[in-house]
Amino acid sequence: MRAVIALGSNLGDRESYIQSALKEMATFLTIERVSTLIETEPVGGPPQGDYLNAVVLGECELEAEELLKKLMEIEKNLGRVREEINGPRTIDLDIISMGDLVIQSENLSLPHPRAHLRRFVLEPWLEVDPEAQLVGRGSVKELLRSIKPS
Ligand code: PH2
Ligand code: MG
Ligand code: MG
Repeated sequence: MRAVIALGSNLGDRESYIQSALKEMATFLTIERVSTLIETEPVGGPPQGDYLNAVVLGECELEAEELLKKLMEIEKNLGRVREEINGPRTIDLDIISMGDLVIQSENLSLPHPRAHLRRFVLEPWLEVDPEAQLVGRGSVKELLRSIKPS
């Protein structure tokens, strides 16, 4: 199934955390496209440094919950410590969508419930898939237009 995963880092060597995460993800995800890494100002949370954000598209045989577990393992291996909500982190790996799946479980909501509001997700996603659609929300191009003053 087609998985869209957002990456973010704003602690330490941000680029190398993102590259390491991509390498680890490649063991269970057939990576098709990786966006440019973009530098973005933090949205929400305490005062913290700027992020590097990216989006990766890939094919994945895993169930959504299994994929989530694998991504959380990578976060842990790369030194992610969860202290405060939206606090700074070495790496954050969020599943944005998996095919047309709609899931609302305790651990996982798909599509990602805030993806449609986040320029740092929509912009790199549009770069790697100009026709991208966010299930239940419409085209990524339009969503981006609606949150970005032109
Ligand atoms: N992630 C968040 C909250 N705020 N801001 C930016 N710029 N980039 C992020 O990846 C990000 C954020 C929650 O995961
Ligand atoms: Mg996140
Ligand atoms: Mg996360």
